[in-house]
Amino acid sequence: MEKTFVMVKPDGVQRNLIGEITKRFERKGFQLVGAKLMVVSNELAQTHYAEHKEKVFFGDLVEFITSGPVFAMVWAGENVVATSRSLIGKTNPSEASPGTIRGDFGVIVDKNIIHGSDSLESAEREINLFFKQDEIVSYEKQESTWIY
Ligand code: DAT
Ligand code: MG
Repeated sequence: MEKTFVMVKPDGVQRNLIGEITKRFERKGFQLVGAKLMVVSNELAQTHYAEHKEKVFFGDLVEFITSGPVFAMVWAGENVVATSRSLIGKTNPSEASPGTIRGDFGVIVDKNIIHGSDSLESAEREINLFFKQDEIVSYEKQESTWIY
């Protein structure tokens, strides 16, 4: 089954949105297969956001993502990478539609609550960056027969 990496950023954790966000992925029908509260090191932040290292906001982005605990998750399901991006909404919360996580809870792009992998390749890369193999749990859920 396809997997994606999702992370509640430090602003989402501080604003008590872990439960709300997890609920949205659960009720959609996706399966949580990995999760942990952690502080992102400077090195991990730089690697995770390497594609943005030439951007003017890179320094602020690294500082922000390392500024407090994040809630890192791996979700599994059919088309979970693309569908998670839809649940999350556009990068800038001011453009994100109501009903999406960023549209409902964010105001500015610097503090946009949540990260989600943007492709299958990014998902694999980011899952391996944040999780060890034995931190991903494979298990059956009865309800999956009512989803698929
Ligand atoms: P996304 O998180 O939707 O994949 P991205 O990969 O383009 O967006 O950017 C990564 C993060 O960097 C984004 O979640 C917030 C921050 N960011 C992006 N564009 C920015 C900008 N113009 N100013 C400040 N921060 C920005
Ligand atoms: Mg991105």
